Amino acid sequence: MSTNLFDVKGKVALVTGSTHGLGMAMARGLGLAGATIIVNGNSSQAKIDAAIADYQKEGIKAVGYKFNVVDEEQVKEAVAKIEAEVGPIDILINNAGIIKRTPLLEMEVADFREVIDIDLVSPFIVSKHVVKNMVQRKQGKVINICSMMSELGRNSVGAYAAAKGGLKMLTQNMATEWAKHNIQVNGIGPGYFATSQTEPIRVEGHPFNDFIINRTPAAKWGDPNDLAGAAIFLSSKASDFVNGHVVYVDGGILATIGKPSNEN
Ligand code: GCO
Repeated sequence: MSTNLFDVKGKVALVTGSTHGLGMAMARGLGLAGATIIVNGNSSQAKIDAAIADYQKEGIKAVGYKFNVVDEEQVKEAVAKIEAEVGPIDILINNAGIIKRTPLLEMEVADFREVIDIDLVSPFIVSKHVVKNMVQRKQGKVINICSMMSELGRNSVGAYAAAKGGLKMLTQNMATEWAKHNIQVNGIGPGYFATSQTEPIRVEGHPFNDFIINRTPAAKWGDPNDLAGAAIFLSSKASDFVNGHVVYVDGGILATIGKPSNEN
């Protein structure tokens, strides 16, 4: 029996939205630590195949399943297929998400609903169908990918903040209901990371880029690989008595009120 508290070797980890970005970075971290990665995407099989090839180039065992996380029938079918073809899902990372940057007064209700559906309702849907099997096995790990917007508001991301704020509370409620089954539910709250999702607000000279560098005590955008440690911690024995907690990986943003732009 491994005495390594952070051992995830041989575990099966389903990471939704893991064909790119933060999902891929967390899945890669778990894969390099020995977990088998279930790669999920909904855009195209080609994208999933390309991601699988990237994982396999690094010696990571990865299997791809295309399904839409907001469609309960697809989720139910996919979970059954994964558990039959690969094995029981030990770790679920609810990462799939979108953002729409529109001021609330200009936002269409349909757009608001789409963000809530994907960023808040889908973690409920996927968890419901994965956790019912974890309960039978009396063990499991669920990690919901929250955000700075689980704690703070920002102009133009109201729907996203409502979803991510709700996801923090859903994490606490899942922990409340499932801890007795030896299932630990926690969150990871990324700060501002260099991904395709933040590309539009990160370009050189964009006012938001300068703002984030100033607002982040570490004075830089995060590298997605900085999230692997938190993912491994919350997926391993090391977190067996950690429940309902959001681990913020944010370079210190939430620790500070910020500073004037002319101060070092
Ligand atoms: C934005 C950013 C954020 C980050 C992340 C911060 O527009 O403010 O895209 O949403 O992606 O969620 O934690």
